[in-house]
Amino acid sequence: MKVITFGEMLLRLTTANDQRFYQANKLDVYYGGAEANLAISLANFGFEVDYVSRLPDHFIGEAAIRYLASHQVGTNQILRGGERLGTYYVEAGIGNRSSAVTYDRKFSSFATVDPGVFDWNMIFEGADVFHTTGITLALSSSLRQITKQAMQAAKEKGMTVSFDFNYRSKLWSQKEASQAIQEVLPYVDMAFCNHMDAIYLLGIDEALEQWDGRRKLQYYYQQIQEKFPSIQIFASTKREVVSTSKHYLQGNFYINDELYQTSSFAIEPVIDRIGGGDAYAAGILTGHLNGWRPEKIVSFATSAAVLKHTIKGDGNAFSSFEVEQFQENMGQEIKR
Ligand code: KDG
Repeated sequence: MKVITFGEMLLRLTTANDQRFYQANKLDVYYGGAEANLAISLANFGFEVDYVSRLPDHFIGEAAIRYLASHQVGTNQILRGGERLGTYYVEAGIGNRSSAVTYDRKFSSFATVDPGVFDWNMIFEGADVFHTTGITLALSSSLRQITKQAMQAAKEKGMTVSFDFNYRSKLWSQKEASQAIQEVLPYVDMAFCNHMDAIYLLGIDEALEQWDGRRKLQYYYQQIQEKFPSIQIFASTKREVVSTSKHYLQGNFYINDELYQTSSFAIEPVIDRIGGGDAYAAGILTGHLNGWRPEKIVSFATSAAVLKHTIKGDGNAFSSFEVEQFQENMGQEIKR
């Protein structure tokens, strides 16, 4: 199985030891980008993955490529050019103080890419899955055009098209996101989205107040499927934040009109939550591509996401064997 992911890589600079930004005289360096994070997880789980993007042709772009290559992600389809690698800053939080994120990614190599520069026929040769997210759509009108063409081409080739809504309010308005996302959803087979996406981005009427969370989510997924029948699979996590260092995480997986839910798992301490959603999406894709039972898929994906919270940086760093071992120890109960 070969997977292609498409998006922007970011340099992440984070304060160390829970410092406020103004206190810091050094910053920790990581690489991020939702589609790169997912590529890394999948490569760690043993899949062949090509990451498609554009990176600057200087030593920072080179460092990003080496980071991907160190996780066995294929980098041959990455274009070089443009001025800069998009950057984001994270002021670490602790206890009752939440973390803060700010982007510095305008005019990045990827955001300034022109339409027509990616040869999708060539990129998709021998590929089975195409994955991207709403972040890619948010970056420029040219990327919206490119992404739509890529999804269309993937669908025409019979590949599985996977899309994570990943709405980032710092990048675009709900109105812009709603329009762009609805334009690409007819090509999507697997969607990573939650009830907020259904209401605020797809305009689905709110579920009845008296229904429990499970019934509400089933209703939202059914409504989305009515509007976009190509979507066969939905997945999401539910996060309850007790403090910056204690979260509860629950995995949801919807297929063939059935919702599979893990029990809520307490994560404490949370070392780094960034990239947890990408680790989850990679777990769902892994289970689906391996043809596992839905119960195993959702439990594996939730375990992968929980493990991600135990390490610093945006990418996950566990093999599927390690995730499976952890999954057995967790002894998840799956509700169907
Ligand atoms: O899902 C994690 C990503 O949000 C992070 O790696 C940075 O891609 C990123 C973004 O645009 O926020």
